[in-house]
Amino acid sequence: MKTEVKEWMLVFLIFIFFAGSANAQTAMINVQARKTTSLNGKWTVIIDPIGVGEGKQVWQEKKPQKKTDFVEYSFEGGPELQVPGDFNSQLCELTYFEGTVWYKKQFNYSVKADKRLFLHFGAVYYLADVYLNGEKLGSHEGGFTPFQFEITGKVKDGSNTIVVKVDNKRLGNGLPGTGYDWFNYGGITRDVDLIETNETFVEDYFIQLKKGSLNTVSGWVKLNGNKLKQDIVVKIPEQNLEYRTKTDKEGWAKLEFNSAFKLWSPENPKLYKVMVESETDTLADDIGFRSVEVLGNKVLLNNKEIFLKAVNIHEENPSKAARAYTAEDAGKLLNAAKELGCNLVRLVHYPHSENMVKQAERMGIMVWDELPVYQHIQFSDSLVPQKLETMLNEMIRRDKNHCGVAIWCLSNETYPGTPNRNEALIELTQKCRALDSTRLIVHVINTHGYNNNTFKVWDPLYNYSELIAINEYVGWYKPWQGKPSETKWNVAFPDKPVFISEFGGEALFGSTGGPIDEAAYWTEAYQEKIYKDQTEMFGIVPNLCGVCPWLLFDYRSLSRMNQVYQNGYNRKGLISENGEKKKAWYIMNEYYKRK
Ligand code: GCB
Repeated sequence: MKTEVKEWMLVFLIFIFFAGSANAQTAMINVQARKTTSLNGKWTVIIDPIGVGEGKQVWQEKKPQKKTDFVEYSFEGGPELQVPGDFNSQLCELTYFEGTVWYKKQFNYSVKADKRLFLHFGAVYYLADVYLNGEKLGSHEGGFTPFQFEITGKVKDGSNTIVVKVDNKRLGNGLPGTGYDWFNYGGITRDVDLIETNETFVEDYFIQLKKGSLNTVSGWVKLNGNKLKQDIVVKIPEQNLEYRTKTDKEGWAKLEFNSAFKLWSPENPKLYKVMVESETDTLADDIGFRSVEVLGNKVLLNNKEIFLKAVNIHEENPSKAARAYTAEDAGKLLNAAKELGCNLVRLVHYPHSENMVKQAERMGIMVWDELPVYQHIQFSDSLVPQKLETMLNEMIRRDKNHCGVAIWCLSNETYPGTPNRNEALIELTQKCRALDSTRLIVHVINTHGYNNNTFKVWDPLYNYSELIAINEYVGWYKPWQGKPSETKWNVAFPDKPVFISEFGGEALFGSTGGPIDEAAYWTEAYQEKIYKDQTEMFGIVPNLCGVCPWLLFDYRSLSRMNQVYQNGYNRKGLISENGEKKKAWYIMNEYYKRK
């Protein structure tokens, strides 16, 4: 082969590679306020456990053309899955499935000359390759945040077909990695929408109080399109406020205005109707205003000290044993948190759906949003830094206007000895602060020592965390080494607030056998004792600003293999998956009433 021909082919192959691996766009915000057509409902699927669909190019949807043709795949006649929804809980044969499922949906559209069209996914777990009418739009990695593709010019008048390859295989260099203590639900787990916009539209905005202020909003608006220089008006009718500004040639406008807001708080979760108007687009939102900060060793909400009465929650509907998604799912989890007496929910260990965040905010519950940076992340893998940054961007982009979100948690239980861990997480902290300096930024750590009834808290990553967030399971994984009320605390960061982000132990609801002081019987009485001891210890923890039991409901986790007591469930819930309150629930409820 001639050299020029070879070179040309190489260029072509590189082009094909990149064309086939285009990344999804970060999604526009506030989807609910836009002109959407839902693609939720039944999608037809092909289950591909051995990964042959790629070779067969199932997205082509080939049909036999002549009598001697046959095509060794078809969506027709295949099972259907509900979207949104995890696939594991929908078909028996997918219960423990980790691999590829191909999803297909047909939709009709009438092309309009002056409109743009986007295909928006609330979340797909974990890898998604998306095709429209046989052409690859691109890929997305990360199972808990939204993404989109612009399909203007690609969508046809009339019938169109979307095929999505969904793969929930755990990846060593994924976020999370291969090991975690919750269920690996795969699928198109959140809404899918077509979003129609004008040629130039309001893509994003940030409208929150300036750090440290109770009446100054400082933010920005960003337009997307070909008429980027426009007049912008932000209206808050209840405050008689109309703030006018202009976007620059890149489509950005800064905002800064004052108003005497009724501040959002757990007692009064006030939200204002806010309109963001450009010459070509208008979006309505419900936005609240509050300030949250750490001053010395205290957490302040609206300049007043607040004790964080929290609970850990996984995104699972306990009674359905399925990924939580709907408003009803969110209501079930959040009502239970409210009944326990909480003013904060720690949504572990990944960004939960926006339904959950918005509903918590409306109910006066602060939200702790967390990235899926859990335990054994391969920080020195060359692909991990980009994944960290993408997930951070996507989480903050979606949730930054929700004043209920008080905390960005960037990692949970990573280990200082892991190569590149400190560098990667310090950089992530800086990026987070650059995107949003108005919330607390936290890392959760469990590397403390506990010897001679003394906690030694030392991890250098705490220098980059506004709370000393500690997961400790004294009474469960480690026995008490003295009286809880005589515990000593040797904290290398004596000027920061301390938050006990996890504690607890397992109990099977109704288990009463064996002696009360033996863990082996998984009794409610043993778990109750842990809670009595822990709440006694909380009284002497220096700078304690809040606590967060692990956790609200028993939840599915295949790493929990005691066939009698666990049976695939982590039983540290204060409430069983069937809604039965365990004895420890009452101890925690009493503690929160006293605080
Ligand atoms: C932890 C993890 C949490 C686990 C919990 C447990 O430290 O952060 O995800 O599930 O312990 O039950 O052991």
